[in-house]
Amino acid sequence: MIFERSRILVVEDDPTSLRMLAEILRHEHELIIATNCNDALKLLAEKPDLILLDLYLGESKGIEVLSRVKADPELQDIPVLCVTSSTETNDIEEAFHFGAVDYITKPYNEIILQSKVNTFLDLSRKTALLHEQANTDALTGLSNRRQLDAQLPQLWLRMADEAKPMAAIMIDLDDFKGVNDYFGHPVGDATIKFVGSTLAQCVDPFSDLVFRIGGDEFVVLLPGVDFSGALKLGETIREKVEVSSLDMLPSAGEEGGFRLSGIEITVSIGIASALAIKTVSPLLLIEKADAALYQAKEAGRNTVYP
Ligand code: GH3
Ligand code: MG
Ligand code: MG
Repeated sequence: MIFERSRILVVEDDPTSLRMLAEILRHEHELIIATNCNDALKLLAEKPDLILLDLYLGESKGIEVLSRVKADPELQDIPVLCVTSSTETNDIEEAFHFGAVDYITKPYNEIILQSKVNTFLDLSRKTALLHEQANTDALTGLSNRRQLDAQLPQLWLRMADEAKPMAAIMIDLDDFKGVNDYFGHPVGDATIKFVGSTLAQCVDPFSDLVFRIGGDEFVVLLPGVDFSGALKLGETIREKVEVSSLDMLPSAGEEGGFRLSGIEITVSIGIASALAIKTVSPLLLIEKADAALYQAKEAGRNTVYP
């Protein structure tokens, strides 16, 4: 199996062991070296793909580094392989208890070391890929409904801590069944992709989040944005979809080469905003935006409804 070059944080204070380790691993991997606990804790900021951790680091214990990794949501998925001499079963048990994935004994056996390192790197890459796929809408590449469910409460709590408002914009294509029926499903797909990329262009990529939550429905979450800000963005989105749909759909052009000149795509939009409060469910925000979207449809479509 071919492995791409990964970044491994090696935490080891014994120069001889370090040299041996480096000799075995440096050809396939990029090594970040720490010879004490403090340096290791600082180097965690580099977000290595795997950590090889000697449990004996002079005065300090390697277990400190391990527990720090496992306590940090940003780092806890990094596999930690502990290094020890073969007789210290208590320490191995403790390392497993704190979340190590496996251990390696000194002196190093080249095959065992390489196999364990590569196995856990491969497993961690596959887990990350699965996680990403589970949270991404395959057609648009946007985050999906599952991701909305996960991020909404987190964002809401963060805004509540900062005593800030949060807005939600709900978007649904107008008469989209007609596009599918008249032009066919591939053109319908290209239309959904077009609306998804138009939304991504309209929002602030550093703070706002765009989701495709189902068929022809999208949600934009705007942390820190009040009602008037959301209304303004809603109108920008509505207008941009209407105007740019008259040009060729870029994604359709790339894949199928067809032009949709002459088809006017429009969206209806519901807006809601509220001051984030911990004791109030953020689902109310989504429900309000959904109710407003329903009103926008009732009002004749191609409309932003507050
Ligand atoms: P309205 O203005 O009331 O929203 O009318 P509409 O025709 O857009 O109705 P609705 O939003 O209920 O229809 C959504 C349609 O989207 C139904 C389904 O056939 C179509 N659809 C859902 N997912 C996909 C997809 O991935 N690709 C394509 N091409 N069509 C899809
Ligand atoms: Mg629709
Ligand atoms: Mg719909």
